[in-house]
Amino acid sequence: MANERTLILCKADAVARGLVGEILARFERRGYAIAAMKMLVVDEARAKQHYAEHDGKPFFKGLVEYLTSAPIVALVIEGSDAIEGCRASIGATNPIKAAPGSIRGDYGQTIGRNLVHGSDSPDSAKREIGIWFQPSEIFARPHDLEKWLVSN
Ligand code: DAT
Ligand code: MG
Repeated sequence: MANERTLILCKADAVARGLVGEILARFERRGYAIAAMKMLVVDEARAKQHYAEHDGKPFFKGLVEYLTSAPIVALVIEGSDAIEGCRASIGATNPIKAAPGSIRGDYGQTIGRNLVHGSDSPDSAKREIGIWFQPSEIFARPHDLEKWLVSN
């Protein structure tokens, strides 16, 4: 088990449909921590940089249009094996094939509106976090949780 950070995007449909809270709650309930979070409208250059590995594929243009079409919420999620764990919570790329209980399996219908992005490897996570966040925007997990639960 390794403590990892992963880049999560609640894409335009997730924000427009009011599902950000549902999505975030799943990661938090699983025990992962929010290390960074922001809402923003994405420009074309950043969308293309994020999805660079898919440049040239037939769906690339639509994918960039989707990511830039309306505000999104970008997050860094942190925890034990968070990269693989968040991918499992997100579910298969095509929501029709995603298991019920996963985010895409519970809330999605089509691959072009699949709600969430999650980094797929440590290298991707490092690259993608660098696209969306400055180091100063990322916070450590609370090591002193008790003080937030009890007051005297
Ligand atoms: P994932 O988002 O599960 O990591 P991916 O990296 O293979 O999937 O693809 C990135 C996004 O591109 C995916 O979330 C939806 C879109 N996409 C992938 N394959 C597609 C296809 N065959 N047709 C349309 N959109 C596709
Ligand atoms: Mg991917």
